[in-house]
Amino acid sequence: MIKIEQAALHLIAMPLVSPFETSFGRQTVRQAILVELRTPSGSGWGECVAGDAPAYSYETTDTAWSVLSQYLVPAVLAQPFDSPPALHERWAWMRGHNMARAAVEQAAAALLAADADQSLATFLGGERTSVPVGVSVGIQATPEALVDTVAGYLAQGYGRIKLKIKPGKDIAFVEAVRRAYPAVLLQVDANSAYTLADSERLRQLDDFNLLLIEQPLDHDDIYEHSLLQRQLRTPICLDESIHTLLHARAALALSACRIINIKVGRVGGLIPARQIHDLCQAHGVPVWCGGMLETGVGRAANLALASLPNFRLPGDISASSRYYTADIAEPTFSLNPDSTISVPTAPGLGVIVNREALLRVTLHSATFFAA
Ligand code: SMG
Ligand code: MG
Repeated sequence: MIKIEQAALHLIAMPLVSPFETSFGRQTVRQAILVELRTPSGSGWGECVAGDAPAYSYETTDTAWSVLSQYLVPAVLAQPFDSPPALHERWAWMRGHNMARAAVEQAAAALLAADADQSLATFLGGERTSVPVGVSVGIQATPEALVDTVAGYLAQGYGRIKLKIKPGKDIAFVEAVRRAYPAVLLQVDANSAYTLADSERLRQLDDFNLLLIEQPLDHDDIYEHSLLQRQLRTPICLDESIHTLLHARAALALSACRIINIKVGRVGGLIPARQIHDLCQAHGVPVWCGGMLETGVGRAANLALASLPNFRLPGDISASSRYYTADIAEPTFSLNPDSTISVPTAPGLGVIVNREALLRVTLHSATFFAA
């Protein structure tokens, strides 16, 4: 049993090393909320990946702050718990707000793993000691600029490249990268920028030997992706539209995708993430770990999750230096020569939050006490 005596929320703003542009906008600073659960033997940390604006998801740092402070933090402070599912039961009545839930669950799982003297990866049943990873490359002004940016990442050792695309910034851009690097593992992510009326254009992507095309259609859609998948040779991978095990089941039943991107925040925690992983594994459908520009806290949890066996494609889990010059957790993550990142092995989350570094990026924090 773990009893939480205090909880703290920290709203942070981290400047990105370079702007990140997707079909829905350009980002230069990453806001996030860190959830800290305090016990006499130490703190457990979780990261809420909601952004400052409701672009990728309806959740924002404001909605998450509200739901965390009014419902989730009081639920975790109310009584001791012995497992993440016991916590999920306490907020099962709640609709949505998966990113807020996931942050508390992650912090609790880190504490439970530490209490059992296990790494978070082992606690979850993970097997791998290192995880294959790639880099997600934002939209660039010209195909030439994109090829240059990709060249830089390949030189750093990344073995898989994901290109962000949108209408007008797609075929010529992907073609240029494919021509420059005929053998590189390549995939694209449209973040819902197309409709079924663009099928002809999307079919042109079949020429570039892509691993997958991620979320081409509406963020809420499963059915139309099933219509599109029939017209494409390239596997569709769903991201935005899979929030629950039921969504994953529907997507598989409809053959709306052949691959699923799993993000801990989007699906409401590590345990729901593992359930989707297990479902896909039973159906022979590979999954991979998505990224939300996490700090070291979220990155450590992603690596633990991605050590599960059906994470069979490289994750969007790049080295810390790809995102931030000064991360708030230590040690930071670096790329191994084989385009993998090592899974933390220390008990619990496996990283330690540097309080001074945290304070430098904190906009606001609040502390909550058990009754
Ligand atoms: O963490 O390396 C990363 C970013 C990966 O492209 C990435 N994420 O749709 O998959 C996605 C996007 C969402 C980013 S919104 C912050
Ligand atoms: Mg995506």
